[in-house]
Amino acid sequence: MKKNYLDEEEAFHGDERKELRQERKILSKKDRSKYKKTDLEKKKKTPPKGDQFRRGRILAIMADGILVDFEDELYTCSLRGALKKETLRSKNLIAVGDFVLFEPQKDLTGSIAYVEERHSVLSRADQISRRKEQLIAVNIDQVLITASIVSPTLKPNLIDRYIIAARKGDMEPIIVINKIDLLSESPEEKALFDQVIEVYHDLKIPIFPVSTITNEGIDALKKAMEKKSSVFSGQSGTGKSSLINTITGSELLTGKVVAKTRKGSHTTTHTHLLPIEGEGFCVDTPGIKSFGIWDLKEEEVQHFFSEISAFAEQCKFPNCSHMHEPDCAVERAIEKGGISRLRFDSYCALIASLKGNLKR
Ligand SMILES: Nc1nc2c(ncn2[C@@H]2O[C@H](COP(=O)(O)OP(=O)(O)OP(=O)(O)O)[C@@H](O)[C@H]2O)c(=O)[nH]1
Ligand SMILES: [Mg+2]
Ligand SMILES: [Zn+2]
Repeated sequence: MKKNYLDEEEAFHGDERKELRQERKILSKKDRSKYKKTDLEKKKKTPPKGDQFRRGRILAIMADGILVDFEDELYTCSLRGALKKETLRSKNLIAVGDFVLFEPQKDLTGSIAYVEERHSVLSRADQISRRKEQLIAVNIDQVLITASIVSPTLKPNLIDRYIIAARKGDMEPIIVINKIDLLSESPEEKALFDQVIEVYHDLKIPIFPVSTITNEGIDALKKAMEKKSSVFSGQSGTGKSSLINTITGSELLTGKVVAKTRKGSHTTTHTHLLPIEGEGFCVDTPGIKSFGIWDLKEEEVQHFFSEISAFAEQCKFPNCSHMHEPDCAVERAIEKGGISRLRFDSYCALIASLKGNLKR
C-alpha cells in the first residue's frame, strides 16, 4: 500500500495524540505557559553567538532529520532541545525555507540552535486536529496555485482558499492552469477554462495557462519565477513536480493520474526547496486533498472576496449573508454577471466549512 503523504512528517513530528495531551496540559496551566511563552519569545530574538554557528537554509524535513544547505553542502540536522519545547503550540516549529543557525559536524550532521524570523508563512489548519497551524513553507514570495481543468478536474474552491492563505501569509498568489494540451477535446471544458481565466483576470490575479507537454506558457512562467522564491501548491496530479522538472531540469518523481477517478496518486511525499536558474528558488509540495485555512474567522472571509464586499455595501441589511435575505445586492450582481458563480460558490463553501468547525 502506498504511504500516506503525511506519514513522513508525522514520523518526524511525533505522535499526534501525545501532542494533543501535552497541549491540553499546557492550556490547563495557563499562567505558567504564558510566562513560559514570553520567556521563549525573548530568547528567540537573540541569536546565539559563537564561531561554531553557520547560517543555513532548510531544504527539506525528512523522517531521519532536517536537511540544511550551507554553501551548497547538505547537512542532516536535528533540533536543539530548547527549541523543541516550542513545537507544542504550532504543529511544526521549523519549515522548509527557514533560515537557521546551526552547529555543523565533520560527518555532515548538525544541530539547529536558532530559527530566524520569517518574512512570510504558508500554512494550513492541521488536517487532524484543526487546532494547530501546520507550516508548509516559509520565506517564500509567491504561491503558484497549480490546477488543471480536466485531469484532475478543477476545484475552484481550492484556488480561492490558496489565494486567501497566500495573502494572509504575506505572499502573492499566482494561478497556474497546467495541462492545457488536454483542452481541445471538450468544448465544455474549454468554456470552463475561459471562465476561470476571465474571473481571475478581472480580480487582477496573475494566471498562467501552461503545458509541460507542448511547453506552451512555460517561458512566461519561468520569467515570473526569476529572482523569486515560489511554492507550487495544489491537488495531487496537477503537475507540480512535472512543471518544476521542466523549469529547472531536475528529475523529480512524477506520478500518474488515475483515469477513472481523475485523481493524482500522491507521488511527492515531502516538501522540498530547490534552486532555479537566475537566483530563484522553488518549493515542491505534496498534493493535498483539502485545505483548511489557518486562523480564518467567518467575519473575515468577505474581506478576501473583494468583488463580493464591493456589492455587499448596497445590500438592505448591513449583516446580509447574501444567502436568503431580501433586497440583496450580491444576489443581483450574480444574476447580472458582476460576481462570478464560481467565486460565490467558493465563498459559500468556505463560510459553511467555518460554521462546521465552530460547532465542533
Ligand atoms: N497531458 C498532460 N499531462 C501532464 C502535464 N504535466 C504533467 N502531466 C502528467 O500529470 C501526471 C502528474 O504529474 P505530477 O508532476 O506527478 O503531479 P504533481 O502535482 O506533482 O502530483 P503530486 O506529487 O501527487 O502532488 C503525470 O503523469 C504527468 O506526466 C501536462 O502539461 N499535460
Ligand atoms: Mg509531485
Ligand atoms: Zn446581500
